[in-house]
Amino acid sequence: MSFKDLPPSHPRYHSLLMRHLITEGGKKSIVAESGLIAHGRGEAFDYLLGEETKPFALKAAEAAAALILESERPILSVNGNAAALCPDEIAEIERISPVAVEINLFYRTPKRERAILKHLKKHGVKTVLGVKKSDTLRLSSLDHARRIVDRNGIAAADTVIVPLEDGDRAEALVREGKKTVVIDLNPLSRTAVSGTVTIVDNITRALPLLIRKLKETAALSEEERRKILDEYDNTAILKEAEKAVRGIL
Ligand code: PTJ
Repeated sequence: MSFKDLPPSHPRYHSLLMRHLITEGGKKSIVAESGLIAHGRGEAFDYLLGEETKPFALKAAEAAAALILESERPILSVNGNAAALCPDEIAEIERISPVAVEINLFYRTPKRERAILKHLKKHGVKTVLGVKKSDTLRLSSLDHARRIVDRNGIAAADTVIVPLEDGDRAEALVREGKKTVVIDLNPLSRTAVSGTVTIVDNITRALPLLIRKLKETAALSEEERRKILDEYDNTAILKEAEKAVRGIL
């Protein structure tokens, strides 16, 4: 049976839709082979979270929106899995907020760069950084392809949104003095722990939630946004998330 034959009423419809987007993304070189494995790990954590947005993710999304709106140069770092699962949401974030979009890949090949660029453009992303060779430079604290970033994007950013990021790179961004908004289903990952604000939720729920919070938070005063950030405690949020996956909450 192909995914197209599956009725939306199927109890596992959303989970199977994500698998479909990831495997189709793999066929088009958008998703790396390891992206399929990463997705499987995410699925396991999502299962433990009841496949729903928990209160700690809501609080983190609100703080993330406040941080993004307080930032001078916020960048959304897009990898293969994020592009395959949420291209419309990435386009909407670019449209409604000051966030710029950069392709930043762990398994970087020209073929994948082109495939992701085409996919994002097709879904309405206007400007895509990270693909023009003359604009790329290297983060000093990382080795090989992973350190390539856009001089007008991540290199110059004060805040980077990193969904499904590898731990080394997430920590390198923090060492470079950047604030990070992490989206990761595993609250124990080095990426999650290194985040300024960590949204422990599936990217397919976290980005629509972030869009909603960006709209709500944009209506607040600068003072009110500052208050949200001052009161936010990422360590406490991660503890709550860990309790949830361990079944204690
Ligand atoms: O496209 P590329 O080349 O940049 O490669 C992307 C992957 C994801 C392959 C690369 O960044 C990677 O290897 O990541 P890791 O180290 O496997 O980490 C992925 C993290 O994302 C894990 O902690 C997963 O639990 C989490 N994760 C997986 N799927 C989702 C997720 N978090 C949120 N939403 C998901 N759908």
